[in-house]
Amino acid sequence: MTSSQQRVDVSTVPTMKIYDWFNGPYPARVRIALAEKGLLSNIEFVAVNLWAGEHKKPEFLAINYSGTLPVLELDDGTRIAECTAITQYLDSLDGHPTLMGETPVEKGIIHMMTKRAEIEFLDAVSVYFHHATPGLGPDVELYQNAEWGARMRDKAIRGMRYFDNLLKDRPFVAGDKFSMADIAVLGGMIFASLVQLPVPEECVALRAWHARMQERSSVQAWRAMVERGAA
Ligand code: GTS
Repeated sequence: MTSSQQRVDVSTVPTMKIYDWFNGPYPARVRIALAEKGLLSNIEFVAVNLWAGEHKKPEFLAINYSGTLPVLELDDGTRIAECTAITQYLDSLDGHPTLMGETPVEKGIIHMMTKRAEIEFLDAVSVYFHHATPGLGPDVELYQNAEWGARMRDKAIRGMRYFDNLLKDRPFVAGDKFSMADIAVLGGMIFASLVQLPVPEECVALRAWHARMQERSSVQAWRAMVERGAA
């Protein structure tokens, strides 16, 4: 564990459910956040098979209107969707947030960089996957727009260059501490790797940051879960 990690006292936290898919890039964001907080043992993972389109079926749409994974469900039935919102909940459980920032400035910067990681990189890779590749297959991808997908691929590559430039003079995406913004960029890297969208060779700082991220125990825990397959 690195010194910046803060473990929640698990005895004070109820068991929670996460609806997700074991190797999904967005689910990875929450799994990494859970590992950072030491909360993996409190989670029951419920597999929603994206490839079978289970996330678009009425049963799941009743759980999450957006038809996306992951979703956190608490003991009392409260549900929280959206990676950022789930991370905020998990990070706030013990009153010692480590992923979202502590000072007003940290919070603002981390929020901004997380949003940017989504808009400029991760979401763009996702649109590329769903529109300009076979995506989840013809039974699930009912509307595709290849031109839009190709534009989003180019946007994602611009996003990689943006983060590369940023990481030339800071160790982490939002400054000098690991945060939710790093996890969001990791989500982009995970998705890019799944869809074989390579990081440009010249993005040396982004590649070096990515290599450093692989040394974190949380990222290693996520990778081990992926290797074990669907929970
Ligand atoms: N804004 C959402 C979030 O942050 O949670 C996006 C979630 C999202 O797109 N999740 C993907 C999904 O449900 C899961 S994965 O692709 O990373 O595995 N995609 C299915 C779809 O049809 O969009």
